[in-house]
Amino acid sequence: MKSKVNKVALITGVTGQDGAYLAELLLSKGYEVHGIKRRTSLFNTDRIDHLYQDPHEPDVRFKLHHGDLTDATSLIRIIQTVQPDEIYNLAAQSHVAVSFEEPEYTANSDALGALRILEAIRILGLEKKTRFYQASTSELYGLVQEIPQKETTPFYPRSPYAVAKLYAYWITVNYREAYGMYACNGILFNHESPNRGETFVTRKITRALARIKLGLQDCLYLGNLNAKRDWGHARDYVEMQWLMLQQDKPEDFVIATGVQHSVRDFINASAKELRMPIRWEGSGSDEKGYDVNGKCIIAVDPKYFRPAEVETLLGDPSKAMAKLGWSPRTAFADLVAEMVREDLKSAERDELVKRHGFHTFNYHE
Ligand code: NDP
Ligand code: GDR
Repeated sequence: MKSKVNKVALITGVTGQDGAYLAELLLSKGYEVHGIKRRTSLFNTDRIDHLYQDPHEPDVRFKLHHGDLTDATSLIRIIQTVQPDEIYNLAAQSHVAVSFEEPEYTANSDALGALRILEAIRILGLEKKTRFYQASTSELYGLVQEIPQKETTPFYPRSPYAVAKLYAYWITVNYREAYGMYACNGILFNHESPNRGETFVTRKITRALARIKLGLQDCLYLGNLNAKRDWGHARDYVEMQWLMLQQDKPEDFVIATGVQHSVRDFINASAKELRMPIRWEGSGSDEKGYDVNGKCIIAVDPKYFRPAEVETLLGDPSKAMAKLGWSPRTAFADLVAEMVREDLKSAERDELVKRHGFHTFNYHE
């Protein structure tokens, strides 16, 4: 394929939800795209398999490198080889609940990982060439100090994940100010898709309800149903990541829809899509959801409550609207419908497998 632009990008976290959408976007713009993936005992490239190019072919524009955010040597080596015009630091231990169980590893990868890349850029003398994007997060607002949250809202992180991301946010600002680097933070609110990891609440809901509908699973166990989030579509959000690196000067931006829903709203919207209305009874840890036959299909399991919770997040994307031309494209109902549709297809495949006597299993996570 002929290049439209001759830029080289490096994406950390290319095997993740955002990494896969961003790689697709940059390839469509003619970039040469390099991705860093971790060594795993099984293939972990499901989300980018459709982009794979046989490295033995000529003119390959999508290349993968083994590396890890906790290994500075790998990062320096890869950045030296690739000489990227743009680095998108999307890699992270990105699960808030898991960060309470693995706080040190989360700090190492999510906080120091960003520092390692910024230092690698400096060590290699690429400060003027390489632009840096840091995947910052609405979790920085945590215990919210202002509604809605914008770029100037004070931070109050509520988890080891958010505290690690706070370091990454400020080290990005610091390297911009100290060394004149083009480095910026995208403060992205929750964004989902059919490629969302199965243990984040939205995907957990759409996947489980589709499986319950087809008789593959009995019950969906969840934590705090009252939590409220500002949910957008990952495909729309990665375009803003790219745009943030195309400006005249580096700045930090909030990306959000400006609309908020609760976890319970998300369940009801998914159930509506599947035509399986839910009747709610009880409250708190005793809250349950029943199907039309009176069977309990949703229950609260306190093991999913977090030691410190972020109850409510709502973004104000005015700055991105004014300067990046951002406007939220995917409505909440359309996001839910797309996720449900894709999970229903997977459940149908699993149901076929089960009908032919093979094992499918429900991993409650
Ligand atoms: P995912 O969890 O889907 O992807 C994370 C990626 O990071 C995966 O490719 C993972 O590899 C990789 N990774 C994890 N640890 C390491 C490590 N130590 N070294 C190298 N790679 C590593 O996250 P998303 O795509 O949803 O999010 C992308 C980024 O944006 C993350 O930094 C996240 O914290 C942040 N963010 C996400 C938001 C969202 O709503 N999705 C909102 C705001 C910020 P593997 O596939 O091997 O696990
Ligand atoms: P979040 O996303 O913590 O906002 O972080 P998640 O989907 O995990 O939780 C959202 C809210 O739902 C509540 N919840 C549950 N969450 C999970 N995962 N599983 C459950 O069973 C469950 N029940 C209720 C949570 O308590 C929470 O309030 C995501 C990640 O992508 C981060 O990397 C990113 O920075 C932020 O979004 C913005």
